[in-house]
Amino acid sequence: MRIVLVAFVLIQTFAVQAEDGYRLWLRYDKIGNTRLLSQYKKDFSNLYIDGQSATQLAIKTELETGLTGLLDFKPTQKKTISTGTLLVATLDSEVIRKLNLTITKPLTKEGFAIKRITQAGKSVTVITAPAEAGLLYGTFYLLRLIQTEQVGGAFDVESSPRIQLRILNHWDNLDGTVERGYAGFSLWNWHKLPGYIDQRYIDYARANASIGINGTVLTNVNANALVLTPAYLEKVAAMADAFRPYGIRVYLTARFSAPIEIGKLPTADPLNEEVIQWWKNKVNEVYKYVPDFGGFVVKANSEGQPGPQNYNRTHADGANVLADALKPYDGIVMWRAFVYDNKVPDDRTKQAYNEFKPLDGKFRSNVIVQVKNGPLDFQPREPFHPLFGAMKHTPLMMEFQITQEYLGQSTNLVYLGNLFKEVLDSETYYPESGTVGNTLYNHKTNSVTAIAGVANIGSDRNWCGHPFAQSNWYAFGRLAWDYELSSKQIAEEWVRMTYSNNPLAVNSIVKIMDDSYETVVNYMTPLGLHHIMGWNHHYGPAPWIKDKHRADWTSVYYHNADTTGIGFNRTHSGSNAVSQYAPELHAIFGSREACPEKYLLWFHHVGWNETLKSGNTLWEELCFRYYRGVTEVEQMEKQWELLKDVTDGQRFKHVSQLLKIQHQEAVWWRNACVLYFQTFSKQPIPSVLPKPDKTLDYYMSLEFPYAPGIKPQW
Ligand code: GCW
Repeated sequence: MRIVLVAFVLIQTFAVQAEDGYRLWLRYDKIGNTRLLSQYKKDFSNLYIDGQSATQLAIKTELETGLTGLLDFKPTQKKTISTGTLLVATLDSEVIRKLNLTITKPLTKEGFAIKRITQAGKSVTVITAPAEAGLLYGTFYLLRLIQTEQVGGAFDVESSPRIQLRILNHWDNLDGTVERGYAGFSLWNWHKLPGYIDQRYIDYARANASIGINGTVLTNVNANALVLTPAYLEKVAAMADAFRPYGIRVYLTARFSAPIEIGKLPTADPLNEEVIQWWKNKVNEVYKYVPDFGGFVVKANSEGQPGPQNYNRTHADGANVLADALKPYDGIVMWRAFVYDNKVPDDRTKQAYNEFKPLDGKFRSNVIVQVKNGPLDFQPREPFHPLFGAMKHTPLMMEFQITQEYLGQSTNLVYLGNLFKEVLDSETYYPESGTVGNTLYNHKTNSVTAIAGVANIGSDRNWCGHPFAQSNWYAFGRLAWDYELSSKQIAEEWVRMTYSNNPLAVNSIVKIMDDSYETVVNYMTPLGLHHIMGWNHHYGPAPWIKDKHRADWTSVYYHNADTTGIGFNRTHSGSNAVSQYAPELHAIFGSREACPEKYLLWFHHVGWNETLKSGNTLWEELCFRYYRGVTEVEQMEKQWELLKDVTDGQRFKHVSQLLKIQHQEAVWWRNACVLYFQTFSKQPIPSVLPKPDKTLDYYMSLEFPYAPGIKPQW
């Protein structure tokens, strides 16, 4: 008896401890609300999935697992409409056509509807859609409603994605490393492919489908041409086969010099006949392996990558040669606008606009220009990129960074829903464009619309390194589907699914997440500061970086601190980057008074003693912000500690430990920056604030040669 009891306790303990984050937000544990539980059991007592395709089988498996877990019972599977039937079928199916369904808005290709109807006195739930992909999205949506314990009216949904292509960009290398990856190695086991399909590939696809992501770029934009050789295409095909049932198309990065490297041609000049033919042949070959291949992403003439400019051709010439090859297959080119050159004597943040604006209208219709959210490089906070709204005849897509290269990597809890939302909601002040989000959606030429996020996924058991980094993957997908959702609502969904529906857990965790973005900005780069992090690895503070082989990679280039003040003058008396925005916005950003303080030092060089809105001088405000950032992390830690009893032990402890690290890192950021900037302001830290306990020399001496995710030097 005793032995049995001990064994039971052990199993129980193991069950609790096994909450390692692998299941992401698709945990499907039995719901706690018993009243709803018995209601749901009645509502979903029979599963009727019309059809046998691979996607429909995936739907069937998901519903079986989901409902069995959430409701702790097995629904019957009879092809009959009775009270309690959950019917999943496309709009054109016979079974749906016989029903009395009202769908008010037209559903797009991937849209879906969930309806509760009474048919001949029987209460039925229907998931329907024009195509199978919509059925899949509707299925995950329904499971989410159950998992988050929603009642009656919530089961009446009509939803279509606003943006057609919702894509993850993996910066994964063929050797298994991940550039700027903080969750271990690559998820793709190239060596064992195509023979071995890791269950992780399927679970990855499920997770993506659950939030509406429909594309994945498997390889790093710092590309390796080998992925376009038969040995790798075979592996790519195997992955595409694994992802296809989940509505996910595969894309690859194309190295511009591939015609030379693997084609053995003497040139990669995009106007050379042989090169043009080479790309056509290569694309034909790719489609033999992957018939629904999505297309290429290209990083050209940026950070050492080859490109059309090596042959005095333009980005449009380069993009179009690939686009022409892809056109017969409906493939697309995502051509990145992340270009800058230290030999160009202009503010780095202006260079993409300068380069691309004159090419407006010169790209083929299956090219979409991929623009980072801000004009620099995924900083904790940047104003939106001035190309959004400015390119009237060229579709642009958004590139966000989900991996936290500049936002605390995998030790800091930072919910990026707020960052994404801030960008998407920014007004472009171009009357025909509206917000940045609208520019992604409203493209007049009726061409492709897309959004990409640089993935934060790796081989770590919990996929993303930090348990909360999963929420950034989640938020990216949800906003890609509908950028008008609120980041708080998304956080709440995620918390309910990932942690608990317990109101204390939901409210406190959502609060922690909602505050976390402003907090990290405060202790890293308040008031519009940017690019003051560690050399190359970008880990931790290093505002002192100077005298490197490229000025535009140093910190002093960006903060410009001197004895008079600090900040990058981008007004007309400085680099005039403000002029790249619409006239009204140009006026706002360009004015010291009107410029929002969150962007102040991005656009202005401000005197240490100038007064800010708070009444503090710039120096005082800078100090207060840095210190506030640390206090806010302390608050997060305290709030988290109160959640011990409403979260599982394993993840509770994991997050607790990481919050302690985040605290230390916030103090490190604060102290290093305040002490360093003090050497210019020559003023004391306001007396109400405690003094740093270490010296500037100490902070400057720290080195991290093996920091994760490091970029190989070229
Ligand atoms: O953010 C920077 C990174 C590089 C990256 C580059 C890019 C893939 O530091 O590692 O390279 O941007 O977006 O191309």
